[in-house]
Amino acid sequence: MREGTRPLDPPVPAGTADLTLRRGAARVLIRNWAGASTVPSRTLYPHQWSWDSAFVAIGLRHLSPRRAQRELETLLGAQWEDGRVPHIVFNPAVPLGAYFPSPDFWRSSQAGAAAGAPAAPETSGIVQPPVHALAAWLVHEADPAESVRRGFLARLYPRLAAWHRYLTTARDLGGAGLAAVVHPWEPGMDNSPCWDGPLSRITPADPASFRRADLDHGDADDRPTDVDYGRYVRLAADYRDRGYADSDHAFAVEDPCVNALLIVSEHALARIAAETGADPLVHERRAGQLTDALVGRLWDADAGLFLCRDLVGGGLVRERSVAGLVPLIVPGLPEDIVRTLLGTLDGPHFRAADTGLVASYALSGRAFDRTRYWRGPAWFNTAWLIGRGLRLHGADDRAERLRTAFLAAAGTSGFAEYVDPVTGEGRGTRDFAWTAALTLDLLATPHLETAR
Ligand code: 2M8
Repeated sequence: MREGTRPLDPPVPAGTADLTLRRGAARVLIRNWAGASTVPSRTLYPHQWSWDSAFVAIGLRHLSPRRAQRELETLLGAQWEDGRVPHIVFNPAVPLGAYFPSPDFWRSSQAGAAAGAPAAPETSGIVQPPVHALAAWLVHEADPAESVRRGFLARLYPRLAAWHRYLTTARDLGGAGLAAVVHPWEPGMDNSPCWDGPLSRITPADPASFRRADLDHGDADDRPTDVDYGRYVRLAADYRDRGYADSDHAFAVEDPCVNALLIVSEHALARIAAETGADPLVHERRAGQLTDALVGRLWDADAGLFLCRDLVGGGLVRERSVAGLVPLIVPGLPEDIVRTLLGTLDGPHFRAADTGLVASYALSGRAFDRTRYWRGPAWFNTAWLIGRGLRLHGADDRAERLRTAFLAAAGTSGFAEYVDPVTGEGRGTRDFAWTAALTLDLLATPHLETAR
């Protein structure tokens, strides 16, 4: 081509759209970095959240393995002596009114003293799903030499092992080996219809006793109702007033997503143990026991997915939630269960082939709501988890379909917190950290990664 005759619109090189998306996702993570960890959102969630940080680390490892390590180290640095990893680690530089419940509500350093809460930083006293060992392993794999040089896994292993021990002992409230959650915020799916029954027994806290900060930034139609918020506050205040002791819980549920993540993380812990010279077998054995308990306690063949078990009211909660599909990520599930789960994903209740991402609650369900938070909207973290499960079980076409839908929705929505599963429209806050982080992960590890 002669000089001066270059076409005005040269063909777009393959991958340009991916590059733009990657750049946008990286920008979100850079902007949300708060010095030692990442905030889920600069406006709605201005502190460090537990399972958010695990997902963030999984994405950050593609930008900076060092920063991804730091993310997890900061979180686990706030671990309590009883092993619990708090669901929020508060940034003391953020004004108290920016988020509720704030540190002066949880009062961890005082109310949590008997349970071994640190003197600083202030934290919440409840937990979130244990994605951390999986994240730690994936972060290690991103740059094993740097990880070994910094002793990353060797330093994290005892903390991760204590975290899992807390869940499998203090939180084995049903006595069958599964970990129970004691607040609707613990499974991360705050206002899922699965909690309607168990929560209905809880008397809401006086609305005059607290002020919601979430409505300053979020649309009231998207967020939980005031009555539910009053119940969340009551449960958290009662737990605090009992010194965060794990007895006499008025809300106790075995959740399939939490336990599936515990199993996957227990497998990851086995790898971490082997890598650091500890015994991997105890973790493999526990993963096997948890898998048996998950299937024995929470599988429901008629519903076509796993259900929650209400330990206070008794019995399974007959609601179809995405939490019941996430166990697809568990290795070694019986074949018939995998087949049924795949059928449910694409069947009339979730219609994943039409929705792109997976709705958080069945479209056919009595409480389905396209816009309200965890009562219908489709989330990026659950899509990422289910995508791994699909690859694990060899359903590569469906995994690829989900990945394509994920990346398209992340880009068009501006890295939204979640999307309307009917229209695909972005909802909630934007520049949401785990949406950006998992976008980076799917861009970096596309077609051939085996989900282990
Ligand atoms: C949401 O939960 C917080 C309480 O923990 C809230 O609504 O204020 C949930 O989506 C949860 O899964 C998530 O970890 C958190 C921060 O992104 O926000």
